[in-house]
Amino acid sequence: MKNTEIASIFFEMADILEMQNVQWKPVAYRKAARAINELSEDVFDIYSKGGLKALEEIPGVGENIAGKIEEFLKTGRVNSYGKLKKSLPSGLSALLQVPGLGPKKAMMLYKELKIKNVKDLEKAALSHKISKLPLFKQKAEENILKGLDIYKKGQERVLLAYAMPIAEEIKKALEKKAEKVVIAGSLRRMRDTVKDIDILAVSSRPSDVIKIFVSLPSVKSVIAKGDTKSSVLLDNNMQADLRVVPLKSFGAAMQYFTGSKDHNIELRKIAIAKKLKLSEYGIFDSHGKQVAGKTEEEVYKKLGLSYIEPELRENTGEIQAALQGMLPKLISIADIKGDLHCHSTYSDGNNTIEEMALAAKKRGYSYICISDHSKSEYIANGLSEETLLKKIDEVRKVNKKLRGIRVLCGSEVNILEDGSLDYSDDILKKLDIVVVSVHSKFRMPREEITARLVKAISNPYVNILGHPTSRHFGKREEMDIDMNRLIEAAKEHNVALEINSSPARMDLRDVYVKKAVEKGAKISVNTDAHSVEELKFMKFGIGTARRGWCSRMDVLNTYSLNELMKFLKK
Ligand code: DGT
Ligand code: CA
Ligand code: ZN
Repeated sequence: MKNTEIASIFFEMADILEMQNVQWKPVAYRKAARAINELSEDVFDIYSKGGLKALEEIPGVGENIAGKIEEFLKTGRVNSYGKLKKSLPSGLSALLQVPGLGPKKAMMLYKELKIKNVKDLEKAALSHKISKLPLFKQKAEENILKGLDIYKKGQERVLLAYAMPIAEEIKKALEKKAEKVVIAGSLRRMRDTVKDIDILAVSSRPSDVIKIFVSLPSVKSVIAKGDTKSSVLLDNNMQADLRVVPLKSFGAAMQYFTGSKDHNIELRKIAIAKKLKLSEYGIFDSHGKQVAGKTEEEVYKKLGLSYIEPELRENTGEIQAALQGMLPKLISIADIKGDLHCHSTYSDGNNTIEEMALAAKKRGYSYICISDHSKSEYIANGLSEETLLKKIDEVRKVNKKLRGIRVLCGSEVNILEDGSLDYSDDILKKLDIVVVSVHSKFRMPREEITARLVKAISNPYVNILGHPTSRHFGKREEMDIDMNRLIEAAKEHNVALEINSSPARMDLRDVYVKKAVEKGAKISVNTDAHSVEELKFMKFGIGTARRGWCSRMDVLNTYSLNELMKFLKK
């Protein structure tokens, strides 16, 4: 689908035009870009069916922009975009991806200090040249350095949901020659971000497997190519590593390359204490004879441990628990009975309530909660009280029409600056589920932000705290929250803390989930889907739930509809 590509061209055009102080046009390009991003239909299909006229029916797309879309679909390029880009030094538009640096400020830095790229920007900020400019104070310089930090972190690691399909494609290609292929490393442990892709294969003819690996269409260059291992750089600049091992070492190799490093170091200590040697080739006794290694289960068993699921292997207590046979039975995606935070066309989603419900049914769910934005969320088309009442009515109609799936009417209600909510209690009590989230004023002192969240979830109609820390990879750090206090309050008020599975959020993150579960607070794993396709992100949220030691009963949306309704009554 070309939609994202086209939208990002228009977003960038808007930024460049704004840097050049052009009026109106940036707003128009952004509006069109947003609309294209939100389409559930492929722009190419729209164009093939209805030509330019159909393109012009997309909200925010006029004759001029429709022409540019047509040009892109026909030639793969937009001429005026190329020209705009050439009018700026290369690298300058990358500056705009640094959080907190808008087009106007970027242009000023370019004019005054000749800052042309991210490197120049960092140098200037560190040598305090920026705070000497008339419109930039010391605070602005500090903010740029913070923004740079977030930007760099975003460049070093890749989102789990982005890397996983790429790894799966490589796996599929290698399976043509190898006997077994597994994705290892942090991907197998379902970390929210990963540095690279680690793949392990079993074959008695390693060179055949390596040959396929280095000639994959997505390989940009080969970093290393040996008899049993190889590393490549992919088109998207990610690195992928492959190791090929014989079957008798498969379990030990899988254990080794799944990590984490800290977990492995602890296991090796246990092996040594038992006068054994653990390596990626197997477990060996003092005579050098292999005593385990074909399967992972065997490796753990030989060391006197119960099997440890990959998501737990972070050396945060799992080894102790495995020694005592005290590991939890982890939740799995099959336990999930519904999704409690989704959007529809009522606010900023791409699909209607009915379409979302049917997609949920198709996934085997018993219920789905449609929680559109509340009224102060203007940019996401938040619902007025009047529209919300209409929506309640529509949900009732959809429920009458559909069998085998129950639609719950909810809202994702903004938590305002003082911790009050965006709708009155009279409105809230008409809803099946109230999710509350912070969408503005993220930077407040720890005490204040904690008090704000605690106040919000103390409201008797609130059921779920959405993306509790509001972090956003590459854009925003998590809010500074006293997590212990928040978890206590959530438990006290019977409010579930969300694991938001949206790839750039993954919020709550694993360590906080573990803490919440230890203290007996409830978790809800939701996707925040803005289209039927995005319901698929559930598996990544489940990864985080497992990393947080959740078993089925810790997670609200494993409940049957009846159990859920009981919980919601409080
Ligand atoms: P990442 O790539 O930063 O997201 O995280 P990992 O865990 O995938 O780390 P990576 O790719 O450097 O290494 C993959 C696995 O290989 C790691 O999880 C455990 C193993 N490994 C790598 N280096 C060492 C090491 O020095 N000692 C031990 N015991 N294991 C290692
Ligand atoms: Ca890795
Ligand atoms: Zn949402």
